[in-house]
Amino acid sequence: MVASVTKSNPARLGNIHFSFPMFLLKYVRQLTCLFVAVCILTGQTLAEDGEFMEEFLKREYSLAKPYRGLGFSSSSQWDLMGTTVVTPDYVRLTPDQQSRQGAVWSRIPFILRDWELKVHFKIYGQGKKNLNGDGLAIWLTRDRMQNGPVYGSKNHFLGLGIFVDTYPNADKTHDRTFPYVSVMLGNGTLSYDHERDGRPTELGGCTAMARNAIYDTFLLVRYTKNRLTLMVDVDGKQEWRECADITGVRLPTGYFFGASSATGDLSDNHDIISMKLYQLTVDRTPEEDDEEEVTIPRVDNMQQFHVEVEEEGMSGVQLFFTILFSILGLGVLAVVGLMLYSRWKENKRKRFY
Ligand SMILES: *[C@@H]1O[C@H](CO)[C@@H](O)[C@H](O)[C@H]1NC(C)=O
Ligand SMILES: [Ca+2]
Repeated sequence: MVASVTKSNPARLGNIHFSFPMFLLKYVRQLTCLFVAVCILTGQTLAEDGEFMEEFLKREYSLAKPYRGLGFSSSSQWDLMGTTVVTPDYVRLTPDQQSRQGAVWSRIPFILRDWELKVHFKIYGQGKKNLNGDGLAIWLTRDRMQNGPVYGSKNHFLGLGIFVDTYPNADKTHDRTFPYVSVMLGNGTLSYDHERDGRPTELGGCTAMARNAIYDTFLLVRYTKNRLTLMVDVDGKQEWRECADITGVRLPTGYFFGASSATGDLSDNHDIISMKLYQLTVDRTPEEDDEEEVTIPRVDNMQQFHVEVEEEGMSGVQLFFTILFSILGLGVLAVVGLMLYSRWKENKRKRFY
């Protein structure tokens, strides 16, 4: 956003006729306003972490309006797949109809080390809540243009997958509200488990009421110094809410950005309005600079993400005894506590009188 504001700046300057001082004055005022706005905007980004110096929109990795020739012209930087259609206002991965799959993939291998991807998307449809599906995925993966069961793209992928899951497949306990946004890092052998909404491989995530929303819905992926942050903006507040923050994430370069979606028995319109990639300028120490590059994505200290294994529910008898012994245990503790307390009180009295 910041970068595009700055960009339109020189164009405006070009139209100014400097011969009239009055015009000049007007433009100076406008420019001052613009400058202040830019300062405020950049100030916010800077304030967040205090280490980014600048961000630049990289058009070759971005998908934004107008989508002229998108997916068709030879100069297009994106390919379309499946049911994807391009209209003047959005790129529709699937319509609100059953059993559709669509995707859009960047053609250019991605080589930047520090970046931020802002995705403007829209998911809506006729289905009642939780009678819609299945969601969409944003990718940065080694392979591109491959159909599959993970939101219309291949499983056992290598790279990053961000999922906006709109249907609770495994949500028997209702401990999670959908839509749910989550992050997974695929290493080629890890499998996304649809029946469990990807929980076994999830590195982080959050609920985001992004379906049939009256506001514009965005997500932001930031990757800098091996730290991956995911943020969402779905409630019209125009501010980012943190969704996941994972350190020690190692991603190879040369991967491709993409977005995909699939519907099954349940459906929705899944639209991408834009995917804007910003390069971040980050200070690095020399050690950080010659860090060796990985060939397979991984997360350092994987143990921090314990796979949740759902326990079998306790039988009635087990539950009865568990509760009984808990109560007995608490009773004993209380008695012992009281005894200790009265003894302590007595000692105290002896000491003072
Ligand atoms: C991928 O990660 C899993 C879990 O951490 C691990 O068991 C497996 O060996 C890894 N595969 C590769 C190819 O590194
Ligand atoms: Ca699901």
